[in-house]
Amino acid sequence: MHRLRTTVVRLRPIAAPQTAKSQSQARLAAVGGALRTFQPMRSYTASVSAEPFLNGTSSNYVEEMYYAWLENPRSVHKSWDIFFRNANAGAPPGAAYQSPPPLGGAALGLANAQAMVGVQPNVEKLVEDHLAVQSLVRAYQIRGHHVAQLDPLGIMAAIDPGPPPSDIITSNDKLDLSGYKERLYDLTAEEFYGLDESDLDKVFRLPTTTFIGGSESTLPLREIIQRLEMAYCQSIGVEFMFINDLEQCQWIRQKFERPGIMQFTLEEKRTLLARMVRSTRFEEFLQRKWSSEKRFGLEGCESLIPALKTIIDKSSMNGVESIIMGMPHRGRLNVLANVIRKELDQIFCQFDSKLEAADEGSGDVKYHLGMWHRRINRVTDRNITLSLMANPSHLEAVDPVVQGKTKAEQFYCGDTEGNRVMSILLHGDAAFAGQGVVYETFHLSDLPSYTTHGTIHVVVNNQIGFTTDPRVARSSSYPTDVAKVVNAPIFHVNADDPEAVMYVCNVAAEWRATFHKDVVVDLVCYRRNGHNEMDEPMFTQPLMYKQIKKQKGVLQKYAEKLIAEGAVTRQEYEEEIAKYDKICEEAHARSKDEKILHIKHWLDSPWPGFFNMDGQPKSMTSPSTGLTEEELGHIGHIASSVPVEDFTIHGGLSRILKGRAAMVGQRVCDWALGEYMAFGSLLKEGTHIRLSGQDVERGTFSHRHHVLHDQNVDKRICIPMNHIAPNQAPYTVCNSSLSEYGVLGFELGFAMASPNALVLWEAQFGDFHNTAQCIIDQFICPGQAKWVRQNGIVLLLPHGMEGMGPEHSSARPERFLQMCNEDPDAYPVSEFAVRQLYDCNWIIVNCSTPANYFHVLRRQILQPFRKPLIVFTPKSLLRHPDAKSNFDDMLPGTHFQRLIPDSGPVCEKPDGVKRIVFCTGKVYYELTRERKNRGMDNTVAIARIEQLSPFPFDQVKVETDRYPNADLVWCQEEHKNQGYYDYVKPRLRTTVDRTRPVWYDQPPSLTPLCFVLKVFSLLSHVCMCECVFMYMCV
Ligand SMILES: Cc1ncc(C[n+]2csc(CCOP(=O)(O)OP(=O)(O)O)c2C)c(N)n1
Ligand SMILES: [Mg+2]
Repeated sequence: MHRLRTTVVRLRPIAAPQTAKSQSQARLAAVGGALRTFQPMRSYTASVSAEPFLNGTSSNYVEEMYYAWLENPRSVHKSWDIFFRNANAGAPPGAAYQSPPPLGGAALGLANAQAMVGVQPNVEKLVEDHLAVQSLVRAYQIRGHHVAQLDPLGIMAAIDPGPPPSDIITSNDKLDLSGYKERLYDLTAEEFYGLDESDLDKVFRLPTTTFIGGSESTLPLREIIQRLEMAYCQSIGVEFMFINDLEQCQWIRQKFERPGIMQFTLEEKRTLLARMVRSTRFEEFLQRKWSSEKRFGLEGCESLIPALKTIIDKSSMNGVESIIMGMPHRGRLNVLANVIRKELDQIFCQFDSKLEAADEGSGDVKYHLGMWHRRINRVTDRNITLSLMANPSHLEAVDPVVQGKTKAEQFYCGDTEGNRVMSILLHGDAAFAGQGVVYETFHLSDLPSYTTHGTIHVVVNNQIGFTTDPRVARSSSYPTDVAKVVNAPIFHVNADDPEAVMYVCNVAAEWRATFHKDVVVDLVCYRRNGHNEMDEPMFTQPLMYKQIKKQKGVLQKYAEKLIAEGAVTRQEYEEEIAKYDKICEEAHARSKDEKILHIKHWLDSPWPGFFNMDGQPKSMTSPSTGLTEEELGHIGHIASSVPVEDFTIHGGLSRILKGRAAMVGQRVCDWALGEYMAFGSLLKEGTHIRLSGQDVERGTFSHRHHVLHDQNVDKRICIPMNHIAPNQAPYTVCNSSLSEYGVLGFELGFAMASPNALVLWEAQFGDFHNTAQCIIDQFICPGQAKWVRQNGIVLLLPHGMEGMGPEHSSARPERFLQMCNEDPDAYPVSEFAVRQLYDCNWIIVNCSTPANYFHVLRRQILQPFRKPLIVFTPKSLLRHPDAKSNFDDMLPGTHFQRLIPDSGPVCEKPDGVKRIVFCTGKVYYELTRERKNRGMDNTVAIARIEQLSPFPFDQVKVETDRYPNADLVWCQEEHKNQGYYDYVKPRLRTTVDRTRPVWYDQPPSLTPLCFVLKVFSLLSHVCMCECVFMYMCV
C-alpha cells in the first residue's frame, strides 16, 4: 500500500485547480457559441460547500460530463442534467446543484455504482471517488514518464544536483532517495485526490479514456494503480498527452495500456538476442583489432541495432520498399554493417591507412560516406532498399537532406501517401536539442510540398554530448521536446531493456503507417567510453563513469534473462557469439586483400543510366540550348494566358499577362518570360522542375506569377506551367516555410534523387542564403570532391546594390567565388565550354540578359553531367526596359554566352579603343548609359563576364587581344573587398600573362553598401563611373 500511495502522490498534478481551470476553459471555448452561456469560471470559484463536487480534481470528469450533456442531455445522470441546465440558465454559484432524484427504477445505474463502492454516505462521495480515479488515470498518462525507470545508470542525480520537480519523483530518485526523504515524508502524508488506503479494494468504473481494463469495465483501485504502473512507469515512458487529436491519443493509450501487450514469441526473443549479439560483438571486434582508432562506438546503446531492424521489419510488413536514413557518427559503422549490410571487409579495410584511393573523393570514408543496398528482408521476404546518406561532421545538417531525398523518391514512384518510401533519422541527444535545423526540419514535416508522410526519429540519448552534461546543454527536460511542435508522440525507453525497445519501435512503425506523422523513439542509454575511444571521460564525468564501469553489458543481461527463462540455452548463446565472431574474422582476413579504395562503392544515390559503365559522362558535348520560334511562341502564349475556364484573376495581373502577350508579339522577352521559356521547354521535354523557396510562386519582386489565384473562389489556383503540353513533366512550384537551412537542405536532397530534374531554390534576397551556409559549405560546394556525388541544384540569389540597405543587397558573390576550385594563376589547357565545366566544383553566373538566363537554365539539364549552379539574379533588371532579349538570341543554334563582348562602335576600330571595362550583371546597363553620356562609345569597350566560374579565360583573352591598345579595368558596384574583384583580378592578369595592369578603385567597406540609402544609388554609380572613366579623361 505504501508503495502505491507513494506513486500516486508523486503523480498529483501541479496546482490542480489552476491547471484544471485553464484546460477546461480552453476546451469549453473550443466547442463554440453554446458554451459561452456556461461559465466555467464559476465551477471553480463557486462555494465548495454549495457545489462540493466541483473542485480542481474533478475538472476532467465535469468536462466529460458537460460534453456528453451538450451532445445529448439524456446521456448524463439526471442530477448532471439539472445542474448543467441551471448553470446554463445563469444560476449563481451554489444554486445550480440540486440533490439527485431518489434511487429507484430510473436511477438504477447510480444504485449499481453505489453497490460497486459499497454503501456510500452520499452520492457526492461516490462522484468524488470516481473523479479521483479518473484524475489518477490521467495523471499517469500525462506524467507517468517522469516516474518511469528510463535511465539504465540511474544516476541522473549525479549529474543534475537540483531536486526534481516538487510534485513528482523521477526514476532516479528511486535509486537514491537520501536527498529527498524529508519531502517524501511530506508527500506521502498528504491526501491523494481524497483516496486513501481504505479505497484500495473498492471497485471503480473505468473512464473511456483508458484501456487498462482490457475486457473489464470496472477494476478495484489497487489493480488500477498496478496496471497504470505497468503501462507508464516501467522501462517505457510515453509522452503523448499534448497531442490534440483524440483518436491519436486513444490509439497510443491502447498500445501501451492493454494488459499483456509486452509479450513476445520465442522466435522473436531469439531473433532479438541474435541481433544484440551482432551489435555487441561487432563493437568488440573493432576494439580488439583497432584499439587505438577512433570509431565513435555504440557501446552502451547496443540495442540501437535491433531497434532499427525492428522498425525496418515492421515497415516492410506495412508495404514500405525503400528506407532512407540519416545519422551522425555514433554507431555509424555498426549500422552500416548490421543494418544496411555493407560488406564487413569493405568496412574493415577502411582502417588500413595504406589503402589508396582509386577515384576522386576524400579519404574520410568511415564516418561520412553513405551506402545504398537492395536486399530481401528476411522477416517479410520482401525486397527492401536501404540507403544511408553521406553526411558531414556538422551534426543534424543531413536531416533536411534526407527528407528531400525521401520526398523525391516518393514523388518519382507516385507514392503520394508515403506508403512505399520512408525516412528514419538518427540523432544524438545533445545535437537533437541544440541544433536549430532539427526544428526547421520538423516544421517541414506536414507541409504539402515537403511532407514525407512521417519520419521515425531515433535518439541515441547517452545523456552526454562530448564532455557536456544535459543540465548545461539544454533548457528542456528531455532532448526530444522539440518534437512536440508537430505533435509527434515521444517514446522514451530504457535501452537496457531490449524487449521494451523492440516494443516501442514496433509501435513507432505502426504509428507512422497509421497516421503518417513523425514519431520519436528516445533510447535512453549511456556511452561506455569517452566521446571517442581515445577520450578520457573521467576528467569531466567522474561519477557517471564510476557507475558505467560497474554496469553490466546489455547483451549479457539479456542473455542471462533468456537463459533463465529457458528461451535459449547457454550453449546456443555461445554458439551464436562464436558464429558471428567467425564471420568478422573471415571478413577481416579478406579485407587485407583490398589494396584500393573505391569511393564509388559508397554512393548513397546511384543514378542508373546517367553515366557510362565507368561512371563517366556519356558524352562531353553540350547541345544547343535554343528553341524553335514555334516553341517560344507557344510557351509565351501559355505564360500570358489563363488556361482554364471561368477563372477570374486580379486586374493587376491581367495587365501583366497582357504585357507578356505584347512582348511575345514583338518577339522579345523579359526576365520572367525568359525563365518561363526555359522551364516550359524543359517540362515539355520531360524534365521535372521543382522551384522552392520563400514566396517563389509569385516571386519576391512580383514578377513571376507562376500560380494564379481565382479572385472569387477561395484557394482555387491555376498553374499555367502545367498546361504546356499533354505529356509534359509535372511542374512543382512551392512557397516554403521561412527557413533557409532546412529548405535548401531539403531541395539539395531532392536533387540528389535523380539527375533528370531541375531543382531550384530561390532565396528571398541573396543576403539570406547565409543562414543556410552549412548546406552550401558542407554539401553543395565540396559534395562531389568529398563524396563522388554530383548534384545539379540551382540557387537563385537576388543580388544588387539598389539602396535597400545592408541586409537586402548582397548575395556575397565573394564567398561563393572564394570557394571555387579553379587555379587563378594557371591558364587552363583544357577544352573550355564543357571540360572546364566538368572539372569545376560549381558554376557561378551573373546573367545580364533574359536570353542568357534562359540558356544557362536549359544547359543545366542538357549538359551530360550535373554541377551546382549559383545564379546571382537581378532585382531592378526584372523591369529594366533595356534588359530584354530578342527571340533571335534563343533560337536553335544559340547557346549560353559565357562572355558577351561589346558589339557596338568599338568593333569597327578596335585599335582606337583606349580601355576595356570588364563587368558582370546589371552594372553593365549603368556603364553603357554613362559611356554614351560621356561620348566614349568609340574609345571604351565594355565586356560582360556572364559566367564567373569557371572563368572564361579563352574569351577574355579574345577581348584583350582584340583591343591591344586598351588598358584593363574591372568595374563592379560592390566595394573592393566584396563582389568579384579579388576573384577576377588574378584571372585577368593570368589571361594577359601579367603584361597589363588591372585597374579598380573603390574603397573597401564593412557592409555591402553605404548607409545613405536614398542617395546611394545615384551617388555610388556616379562615383563608380568616375572611377571607371576617370583615367580616360587625363
Ligand atoms: C554542428 C556541430 N557542432 C559541433 C560539433 C562537434 N561535436 C561533435 S560530436 C559532439 C557531441 C555530440 O553529442 P550528441 O549529439 O549527444 O552525440 P553523442 O556523441 O553523444 O552520440 C560535438 C559537440 C559538430 N560535429 N557539429
Ligand atoms: Mg549524446
